[in-house]
Amino acid sequence: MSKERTLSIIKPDAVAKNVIGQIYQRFEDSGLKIVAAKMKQLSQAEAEGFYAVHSERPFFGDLVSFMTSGPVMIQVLEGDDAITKNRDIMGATNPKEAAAGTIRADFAESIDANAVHGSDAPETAAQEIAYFFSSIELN
Ligand code: RTP
Ligand code: MG
Repeated sequence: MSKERTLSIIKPDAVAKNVIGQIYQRFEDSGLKIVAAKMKQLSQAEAEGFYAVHSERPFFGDLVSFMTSGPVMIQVLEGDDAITKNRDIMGATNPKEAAAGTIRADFAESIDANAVHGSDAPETAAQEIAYFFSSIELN
């Protein structure tokens, strides 16, 4: 096992539902440590840049609208195999397919409003952390 960092976002639906604390508890219970965090209202340009990899997909406009519909909570999680561990506790993208006990199964409504984001690989984790956090905000 190797110690890693990953970027997590609690999306506008979950912030609006007032479950930031319950989701943080899931991170902590799984052994992930929150090493940086900020609440932010994303601009359209910030959301488009973050999800630029999906810019040609049919759902891109809806995804950007949703991600800018209210504040998000952005955090860097650290721990052994943090990227995979976070994806495991998040559950499948579509909450209807997410395993019981995962964050998306318990807090998400739909494939669009699916409660959380997590980086999917070491390269994207490094890019996404740098997108939202400067070096002096990380230690
Ligand atoms: P995320 O990036 O937000 O952690 O989600 P993910 O890796 O599980 O899924 P990804 O394929 O990266 O898609 C990003 C977000 O776009 C929305 N989506 N909608 N309607 C659709 O077919 C569809 N597919 C993806 C989801 O909200 C997903 O979280
Ligand atoms: Mg993704």
